[in-house]
Amino acid sequence: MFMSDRRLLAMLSCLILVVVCSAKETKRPNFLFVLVDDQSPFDLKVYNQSSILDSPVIDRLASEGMVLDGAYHMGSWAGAVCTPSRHMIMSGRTVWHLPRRGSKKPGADSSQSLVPATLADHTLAAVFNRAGYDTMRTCKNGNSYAAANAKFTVSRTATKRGGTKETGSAWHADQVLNYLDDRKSDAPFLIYLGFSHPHDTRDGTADLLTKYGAVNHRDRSSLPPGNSKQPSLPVNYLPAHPFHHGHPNLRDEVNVSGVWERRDPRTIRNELGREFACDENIDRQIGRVLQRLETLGELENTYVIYTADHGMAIGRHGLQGKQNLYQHTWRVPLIVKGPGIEPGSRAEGNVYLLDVLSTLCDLADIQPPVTNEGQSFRPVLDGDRETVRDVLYGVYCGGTKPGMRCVKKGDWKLIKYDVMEGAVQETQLFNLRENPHEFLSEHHAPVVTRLMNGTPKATQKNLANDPRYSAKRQELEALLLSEQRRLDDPYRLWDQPNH
Ligand SMILES: [Ca+2]
Repeated sequence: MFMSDRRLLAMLSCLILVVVCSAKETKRPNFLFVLVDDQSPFDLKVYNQSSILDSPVIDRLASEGMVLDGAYHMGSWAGAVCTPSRHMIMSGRTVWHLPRRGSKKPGADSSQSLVPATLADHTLAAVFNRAGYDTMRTCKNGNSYAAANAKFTVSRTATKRGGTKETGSAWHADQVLNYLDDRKSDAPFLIYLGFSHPHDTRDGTADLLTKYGAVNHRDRSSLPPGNSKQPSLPVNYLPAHPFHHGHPNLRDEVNVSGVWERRDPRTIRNELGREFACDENIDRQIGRVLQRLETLGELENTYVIYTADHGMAIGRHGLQGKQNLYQHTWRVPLIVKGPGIEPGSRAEGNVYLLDVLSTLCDLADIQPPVTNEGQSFRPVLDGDRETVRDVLYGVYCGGTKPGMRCVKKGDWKLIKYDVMEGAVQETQLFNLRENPHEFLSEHHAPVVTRLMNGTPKATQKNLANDPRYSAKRQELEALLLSEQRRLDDPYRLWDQPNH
């Protein structure tokens, strides 16, 4: 009897140990999703070795996690590219299957029938709340998916684009730190840390403006001072885009404080200095949050995702804004660190921001919502696959219609412009392996070559009308049309069939 009791006790102990161990093994991961506003991947050293931006925290994330080279936003049907981009992140829906904002512009309502009425209930925070996560969000106000954002249990929003602790990026980090300090729950958390910068107005902190040789230039009647500490001109800088981008009076191209319609080197280099000052401040703020997670013992079990809602031109190709489909703007930075991800790894991915929802669900072992159209890139993070798709589609349709479209497969990319009521009908074909900066023949102009000061010169230019590549162009034209059909793009370009 005595032995039997002891045996029973031993068995019970084993059972308890197994339960405790398996509970520990299945402890669900936390998520820190960091979204910056308007940042080209080429600001960052991890994507552009010649960048002078100091971003030690992001560099460390990259060395401890995975850098994705092929991360894109699918595009926009509005000048405020943020808006559809953030709808896609929150819902996992493709660009023509998103709720619109009541716009009466041509074609604006055509996709409404493609949007489930209860979509907000199937967005990021709603899904994670149901799965037992604590959800918290800080971000700028506006240009986002309000009904989805309202699902976060804790929300601290304000637009912070100033150069002080209270008026700038530190405020967003403070909201997260306060939340972590006050938190009593043992549940896993999903924190959405959105910054209002480096979106303009790019008022950096005084020390970082000095570091990057920039000033908060506000006087339209003068140029900002030149300063050798400023970032050099981007390698694909042009003083003007070769043809109209198709969105007359677009705010980002004509009315950003400090730039306006100017594309001269002093204006662009000063604005890049301001951008870098904002970028480095964001890096510091992420560092504060990661430090706190480490102190709390949560960092090891937290997936940290760093990305931007879209890229940015600031002088590249003679453009200033985010309303174009060149790589500097169509692409986004995407770095992921967390349990099971090989430190210092890198992959192409071919992912969209709209894949984030299903990926986070996959990492948390949550069923993605039925409305999701994204694809989990966990197999890429796990090192099992290099990419999750072969063909990528992009659109800018916020100005004159039908606007810009692009398609990419492998090294090849096609961009088409059908804007200004037929006055601009242009096609560009690039081999991105040979011509990663999408140089145009205009980049050979003597003035640009001189300003580029020894940086690599174009080895290729737009190949669209080169007869040696006519078969390749035809292949990409067909792919673009097939993507437009697949994604319910309501428009067709001048040289496409009407169906
Ligand atoms: Ca944005």
